[in-house]
Amino acid sequence: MPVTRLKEQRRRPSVALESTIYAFGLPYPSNVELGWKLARTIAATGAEAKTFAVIDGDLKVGLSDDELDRISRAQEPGADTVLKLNASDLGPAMALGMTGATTVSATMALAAGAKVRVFATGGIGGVHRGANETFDESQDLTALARYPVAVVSAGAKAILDLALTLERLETLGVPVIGYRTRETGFPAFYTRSSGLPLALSVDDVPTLARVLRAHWRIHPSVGVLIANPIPEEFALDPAVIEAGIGLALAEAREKGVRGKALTPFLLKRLDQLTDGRSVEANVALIENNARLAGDLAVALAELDPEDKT
Ligand code: PSU
Ligand code: MN
Repeated sequence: MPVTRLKEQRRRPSVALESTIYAFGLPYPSNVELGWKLARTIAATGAEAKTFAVIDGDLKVGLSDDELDRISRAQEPGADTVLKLNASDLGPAMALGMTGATTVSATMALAAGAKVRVFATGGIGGVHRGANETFDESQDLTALARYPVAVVSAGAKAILDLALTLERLETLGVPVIGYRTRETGFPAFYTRSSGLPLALSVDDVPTLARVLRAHWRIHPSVGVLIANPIPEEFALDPAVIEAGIGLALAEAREKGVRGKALTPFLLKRLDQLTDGRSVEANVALIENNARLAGDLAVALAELDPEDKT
């Protein structure tokens, strides 16, 4: 069958993956197991997963099993230092021979450089609760305004102030497109609905691909946030998760946890406070995002077969 052979010869579309979810977002060994699973999930869509990281100063586009394991053991006792790299940290980390996991912002910068248009994660960083005093807003937000990559997420992490995060995305000119969010509005990571309305909801992947293509014709250097709610069967009870977030935030304040350490601290405390249910939900929503991202990368490649990205 010559048609099949021709298709096989064509380069598979890529989906970028970040490495901070492995280093600082999920406990060992659920993180490394998720890494293996995402590679299979994305391959099943016809796309190829590419996980970004910096290892001993070298930029990695795709990790070996050993490299994934090393990044995933970042928080294990006695592990070598693994940094949490924002986009702005990449140059210094590479020049100085450091090892680091890439956040959403760093992964977007690298994906844009590698001409990878679609990126799957859990939830982006955004405006932290209390940011009017701390000024703590994730570099993920400015990266979305700066790099032409579609980030498939379950919205922004629920530990954040989601209303302020949406306001900031609007200011930055980043479109937020819901995937089947007509009933839920903007998702809230562990739960399907934040109660915040979302003007745009798309119901199928080919339409999503056309929306991206049109966006990039007008704004060739601006990213897009795709908000894909966690599947119903994995969603947590909103009251339980909100109570956990309240406790974890109070503890962080008491202990003076700030800056880059805050998000990993909150995620780890939520894991403990929910008996692992927050991690189960986190894994499920990332997998759900990876599947959509794979389908989207394939649909984009079908729209523009000449585009070698
Ligand atoms: N999504 C998850 N878990 C995570 C993250 C995202 O499900 O740990 C990471 C991403 O790498 C994101 C980072 O860029 O958290 C945000 O960190 P901060 O709030 O410090 O910008
Ligand atoms: Mn921050």
